[in-house]
Order: sequence, then structure tokens, then C-alpha cells
Amino acid sequence: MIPDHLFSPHFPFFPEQASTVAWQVDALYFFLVALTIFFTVLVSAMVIGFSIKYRKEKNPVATQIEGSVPLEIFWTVVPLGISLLIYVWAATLYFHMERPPKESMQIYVVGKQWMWKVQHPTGQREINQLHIPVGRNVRLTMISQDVLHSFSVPEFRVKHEVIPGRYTELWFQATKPGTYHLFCTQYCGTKHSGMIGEVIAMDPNAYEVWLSGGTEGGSLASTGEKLFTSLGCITCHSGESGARGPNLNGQFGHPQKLSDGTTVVMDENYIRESILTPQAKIVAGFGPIMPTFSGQVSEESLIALVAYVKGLQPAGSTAVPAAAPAKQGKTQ
Ligand code: HEC
Ligand SMILES: [Cu+2]
Repeated sequence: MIPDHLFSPHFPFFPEQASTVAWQVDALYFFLVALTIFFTVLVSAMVIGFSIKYRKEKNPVATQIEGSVPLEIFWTVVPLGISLLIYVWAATLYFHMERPPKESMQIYVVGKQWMWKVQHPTGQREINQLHIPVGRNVRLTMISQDVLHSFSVPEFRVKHEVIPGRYTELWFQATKPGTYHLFCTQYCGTKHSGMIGEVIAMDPNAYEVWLSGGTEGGSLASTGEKLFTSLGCITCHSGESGARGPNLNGQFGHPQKLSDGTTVVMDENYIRESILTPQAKIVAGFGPIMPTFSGQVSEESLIALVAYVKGLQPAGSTAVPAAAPAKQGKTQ
């Protein structure tokens, strides 16, 4: 591994490197720039050099060259090798950035014209601000309630589309405490340029202090639990045998058998879809009786419901509910 400080103090014109992937993104970028400069200089030098060397006065008659197999192989294999190197390097980095590590704390983000709304599992809500601890993997589960947006933190070298109708994810680990830019990098309407905010990376101890305040409304899962009752989900999903709907306890992350014989793993997107378009995937052994809640629940309420369903433990299990580990900082 190349140490963090190799590229810091940072190159002028570049944002600070404040996440674990920042130098990796920069390293690839600088490599591409260096490669481009190298070939630009090489080709220009050869064009100029040969124009002088083989100018008319010195070479009145052109020498005909019919071709050269070794040369052809050389200038095919070398660029191929370079291209494959770029491909493997970039793909490895891309997969690393696209797949949140298992040990990540989860925070939910809703984008809308023209602001960012943040919900922490512990219950804090923020607008255009995101408080996070340094040195921990943070996984953002994001959705838009209107048009396409994009969540970008240049100092972390991360950016991901935030789209309506589906959760997308972005993860990072901040390396230095500080306040960093948060931009929407997808033109999303007249006040797009005002869709900005800040990411406040805090020392873990300071973050614990921050987390202990502002939870008057209860944890996100407890908000979800209230909705689960008030929307009547509980009447069908009581968890008892013989209930009208399937038992949701302990199902998160597990495959669900559907009536058409296929299976689907219960993840955040599946829970959301189950609430908005229950008919899309019918659980085996049940009728299509679940009403749609489309238009009745906001994206934020959906997130609370998802967080609640996700944390439901199998009956009789002594495991702590989802909201509790979040306080110790071990939410999945
Ligand atoms: C009228 C009864 C009824 C109500 C009310 C109801 N559901 Fe359902 N739900 C069902 C039935 C039946 C299924 C299985 C058939 C299907 O997939 O549509 C189901 C399926 C689901 C699934 C997928 C379960 C799995 O095992 O894959 C989820 C998640 C879910 N419901 C959540 C909710 C939530 C959240 C609410 C409240 C907003 C709710 N349901 C309200 C009856 C209901
Ligand atoms: Cu936007």
C-alpha cells in the first residue's frame, strides 16, 4: 500500500484528500495524466524531430518502407498492455468503491429539489449537513423524492447518483476531521447550484457526544414501528402463525420464496417495493391482498419503515434490535 501522505500535502488545484479512497482515485488520475503527457510529448517530439531529420534538402528521394512485422507487434502489444493495465486498475478501484464493507454504519439520505435530508438510525435528522465520525466506514443509502440528483463529496473523491424510485448506495471512510463540501452534481432544476451542504467529519469521541443529542423523536426504527402500527401493517404482519401476511421477523438478508417459484433476497429495495407495489412480487403461500401504500408514505417514512422491518428479530431471539447497535456504532 502506498502511504496516505505520498500525495499530500496535496497538489494545488486539487481538493484535500480526506478519505481512504481519495489517494487511490488521485493515483489513477495522475497516472492517466502522466501517460497522456508522456505520449503527447513523445509524438510531438517525433513529428518535429523527423520533419527536421528527413527534410527535403537532405532527402530529396523518399525511401519506401513496405512494412515491418516486429514493429507492428510492438505498437500493438504495448498499447494493449497499457490499456489492460488501466482497465484492471480502474475496475479494481471501482469495485472497491461500489461495494460497501460489511462493517459500515448506515445513514439514510433523501435528495429533493433542492436540499439533502439526512436521517441517522439513532434518530437525528439533518438538512444539508451530514455529521460522521472519522475512521469508520459510513454507508449512505440514498433516494430522491423527485428528480435525478447526485451526491458528491470532492474531498472524499466519492460521488453517486441519487435517483427516484430506488435506493442507491455510497460509502466512504473519512480520514481527517473537518468540514467538507457536499454538492449535487446532477443538474436538477433552477436552484441546482444551491443544492449544497457540508459533511462534518468528527473525531469519534466528539461524534459520540453529537450522537447523544437530538433524538427526541426516538430512533429511526422506533419511528418505523409507530408507522407500522398506524398504517395497519401490524394487522396483517403480526408475526403470528395464521396471520394474513408473512412473518417479517428475521427475514432481512434472507431469500424469500415467491409464488412464481423464484426467490428474492429481502433488502432495502425489496421492502420498499413490497410497500409501494405489493403485487410486483407475491410471497409464496399468500394471496395478493396487501394494499398499495403508494402516495401515502413519504420517502422518509418509507426509510423509517425499512429500518424497522430490517431490524425485526425472529420471535424468541435475544438479539438486540437494529436501533441499539447503531448507538454502539455497529449497524450493518
Ligand atoms: C391486508 C393485509 C396487509 C397489510 C395491511 C400489509 N401487508 Fe404487507 N403483505 C401482506 C401479504 C398477504 C403479503 C404477501 C403477499 C405479497 O407479497 O404481496 C405481504 C408482503 C409484505 C412484504 C414482503 C414480505 C416477504 O416475506 O417477502 C413486506 C416487506 C410487507 N408486506 C410490508 C408491509 C408493510 C410495511 C405494511 C404497512 C405499510 C404492510 N405490509 C401492510 C399483507 C398485508
Ligand atoms: Cu440536485
